Amino acid sequence: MVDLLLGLQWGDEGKGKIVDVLTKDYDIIARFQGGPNAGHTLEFDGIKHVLHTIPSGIFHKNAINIVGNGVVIDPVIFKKELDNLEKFNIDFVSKLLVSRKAHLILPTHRLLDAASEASKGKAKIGSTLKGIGPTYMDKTGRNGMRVGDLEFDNWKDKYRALANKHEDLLGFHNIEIQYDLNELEEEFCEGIETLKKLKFIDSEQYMFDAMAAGKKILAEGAQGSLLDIDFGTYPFVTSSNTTAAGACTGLGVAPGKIGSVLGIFKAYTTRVGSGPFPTELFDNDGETMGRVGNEFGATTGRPRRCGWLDLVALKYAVQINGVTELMMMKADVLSGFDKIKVCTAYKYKGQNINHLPYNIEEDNVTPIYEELEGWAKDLTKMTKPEELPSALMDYISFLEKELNVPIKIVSVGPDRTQTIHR
Ligand code: 2SA
Ligand code: MG
Repeated sequence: MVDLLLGLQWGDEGKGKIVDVLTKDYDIIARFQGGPNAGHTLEFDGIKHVLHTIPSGIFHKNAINIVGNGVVIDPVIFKKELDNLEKFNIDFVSKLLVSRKAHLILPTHRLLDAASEASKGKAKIGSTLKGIGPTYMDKTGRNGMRVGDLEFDNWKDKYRALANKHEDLLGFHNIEIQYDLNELEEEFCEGIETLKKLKFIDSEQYMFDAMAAGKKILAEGAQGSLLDIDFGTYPFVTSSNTTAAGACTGLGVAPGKIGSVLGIFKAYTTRVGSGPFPTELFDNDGETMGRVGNEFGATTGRPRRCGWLDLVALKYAVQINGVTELMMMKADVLSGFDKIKVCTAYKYKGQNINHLPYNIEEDNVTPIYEELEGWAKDLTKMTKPEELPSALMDYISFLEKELNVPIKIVSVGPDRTQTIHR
């Protein structure tokens, strides 16, 4: 069986931390979608690590980490990630395996991303500009370059043909983009050389064999359900399926082989980039969440927008993914608020609804809140559920009742050890 760990909001729920905490129970950690737009933050022994393409199980001695076919890889960023981990003496060749079917992000994909965003003006997606959209476009458009192509001598011809096509396309955007392709290609080729040192695998076959051998596998999602290309707040989404189904196509796992679906959410909500966010706050409360929660993009450093928990959206994510267990992150950030608000319905076309309508733009839905008591206690040193303040326990019970799924983990700080199991 393969368990899934998925973000239920707009990303940055704390997937990296939880995968790192759970890896001791798994043999294999596998990424199935997204690419270096992801920023998975892990903290232990006083050091903070940010991973982008590498699965978050990499710091555990015995776990195998797989970059699945559904992932898009930028060799330049991948090389930087590996270089940053050099001091940890990780045996990447045996611990980090890459699917031959994963697609490559070319330097020109990044340029196209920039041109596309610039051409949109105010309507821009707020992309991380890592080339994600254009790379998935080439994948579904059947033009892409895959990791497996690097095993053939003619890969540079393939590269050239695609890069030339991209340069033609750049002209269409009618946007002046300054770049030095020679320089970009030099670092791209260096990245490719590093990538080629790793073992390329047919990851679906590897997974079949691992499952037959009874290995425990955890699939690590990136971004969040509301950024899903089909079910998210389109067009303000990423270009992959971030929901449970994405793990099937992004790794080659049959639906019947999915075990637990672990859904992770923040005790409040954040979003980075553009797009609708009904519970967004523009007041002191939002500012406090951002400051105390250190809400800055782990990849781009952009400040994240903050707001109260949106239960309408969370319920939708629980349903789409078939979540079996919940994990509540960053409960510590809410310490000190007098009242905790939760959006339990939207006012939509004059009616109260509690499902997600087609369009959740600001002028279309107004959040309706329920208010719960806050708590003042600092949670960050707590280790047992009995220590949690009763107001927080009430908040947890309220959410469990509304969502009908148990909350199994409450995170009270960024460190591996600040994790309470219930
Ligand atoms: P893209 O880069 O083209 O896929 O962006 C499309 C939208 O998806 C959002 N997106 C993200 N949202 C939250 N976290 C992400 N990862 C980084 C992080 C983001 C960062 O961990 O903080 O550092 O800014 C992520 N990746 C993509 C993005 O904001 C667009 O709204
Ligand atoms: Mg993140």
